[in-house]
Amino acid sequence: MDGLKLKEVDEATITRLIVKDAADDWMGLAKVDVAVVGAGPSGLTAGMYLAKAGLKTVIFERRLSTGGGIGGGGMLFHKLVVQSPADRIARAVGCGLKEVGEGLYTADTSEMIARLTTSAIDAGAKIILGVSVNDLIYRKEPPRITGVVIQWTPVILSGLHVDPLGVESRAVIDCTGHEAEVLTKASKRIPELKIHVKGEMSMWAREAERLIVEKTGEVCPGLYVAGMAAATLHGTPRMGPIFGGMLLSGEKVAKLIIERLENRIGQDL
Ligand code: 48F
Repeated sequence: MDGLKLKEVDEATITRLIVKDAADDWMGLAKVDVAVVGAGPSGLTAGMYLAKAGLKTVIFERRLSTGGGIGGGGMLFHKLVVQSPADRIARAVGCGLKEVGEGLYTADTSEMIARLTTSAIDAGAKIILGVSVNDLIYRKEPPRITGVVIQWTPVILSGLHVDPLGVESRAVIDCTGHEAEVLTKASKRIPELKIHVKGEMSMWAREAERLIVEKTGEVCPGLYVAGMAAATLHGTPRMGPIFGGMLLSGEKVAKLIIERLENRIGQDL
């Protein structure tokens, strides 16, 4: 590496660059069209289609990595299964598929994470890691959800009392997976919405995949559910490491929100 001339930069400059650029982003993120909670397969797919449609979309992910349950594959084997017609979405994001039967495919977990994440970012979605959504913003008359309450995940883990921040949005999607965290919180804090989280049922892959797409949708004005959180909300079965339903669920919720928001252009929240 003789002769390598690296640009010289001091610590104060690095700090200023980080803080200024992050603050510039956050000025825009205070009010968005759609806040997606969770960067698993359903959240990333929804985020990609929403951003593609020109909606200002942020995905908050409490961990420091994207992909949610994809990374675990099936019991840590690095493969997952995708079935038709969801292979269309996997192909659209450039994920390699191995055809193992008619309409049945396997994919590498790392590739699925990378392709879904890159596609969401390329479409214009902003993914913010290390931020948890721990409440909703609620307005009455008419009752509606108008945003999310966010906190740094390490602050939550530390148990320190630190007041959170609010992000206003025209739509919120609970894509938090098996825990359905946002809906569970809403069911306790906003009883008038009458949200009852039933809890997911035992494994039945075929039924679960069909139902997850069917149950994807609006929970109350401004609040939507997709992915495994829909199974937890409606008490439908789990499916294990087959991911077609997650991709189709993300696509379905995005289409629904695009339609709704397009019809409401010009109207206030
Ligand atoms: O769990 P996850 O992958 O949910 P999904 O999109 O997909 C489910 C499948 O992975 C799999 C399955 C087979 O298809 O059953 O489990 O429904 O991704 C959920 C993401 O949300 C994050 C969490 O860290 C994960 O990456 N998350 C959960 N709660 C919060 C959150 C929260 N309160 N705030 C922000 N992120």
